Amino acid sequence: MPDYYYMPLSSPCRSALLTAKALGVELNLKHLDLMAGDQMKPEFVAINPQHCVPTLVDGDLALWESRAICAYLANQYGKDDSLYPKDPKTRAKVDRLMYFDMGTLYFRFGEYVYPVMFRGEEKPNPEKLEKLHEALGWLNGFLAGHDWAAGDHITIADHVLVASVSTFESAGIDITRHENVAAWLARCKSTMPGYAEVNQHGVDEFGKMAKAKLGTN
Ligand SMILES: N[C@@H](CCC(=O)N[C@@H](CS)C(=O)NCC(=O)O)C(=O)O
Repeated sequence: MPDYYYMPLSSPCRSALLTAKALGVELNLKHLDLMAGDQMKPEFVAINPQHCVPTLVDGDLALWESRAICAYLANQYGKDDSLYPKDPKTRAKVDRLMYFDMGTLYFRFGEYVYPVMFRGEEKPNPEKLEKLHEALGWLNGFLAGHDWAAGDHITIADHVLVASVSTFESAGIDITRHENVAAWLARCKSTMPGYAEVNQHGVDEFGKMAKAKLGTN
């Protein structure tokens, strides 16, 4: 069984948990408390010198970067290719959405909340919030006309994106400004395998911390 080093609060950690649930892959969960500095312990740095979670260890493979972990799990353990389609054009769309999540959508969320949550700034910057809404507006457009991010069924792009967007919602970001995103988020909550079990608790915990700092209580 692969080892999975993670912290439930962390959005990237929850995306790969959703992929594992969808695949029915059991993971040996190893909780790291980042606030306590567990990731800096020599035994973890020996596995991942970049000392970040999530980190998956499957036999002789140590892998980090959550989107790469989602893709690996789907490639290695998927009974078919529905979660990460092999057709190059469909896969390109899934990849685009995952890169969008990392480089734009989640990135802009971090730009908005991390200064107040982790760097001692007193007030969040409203311009950064509008940049996040701009990215959510793009996602809203990507979701038009189909139920799931890359088309008519769930792919790992949905796992990655919902881990992010549910985290934004928990922090008090008004997702209802983006109708298709709100409808898709509701769909994920009600029908995505494992959503309540592996995503909700961490989202709620993050939300409590974020709202207190952002003043969005
Ligand atoms: N791009 C990475 C981000 C990983 C990341 O930044 N993880 C944070 C928690 S959300 C972490 O481990 N921080 C502790 C550290 O870097 O020492 C991914 O998606 O896996």
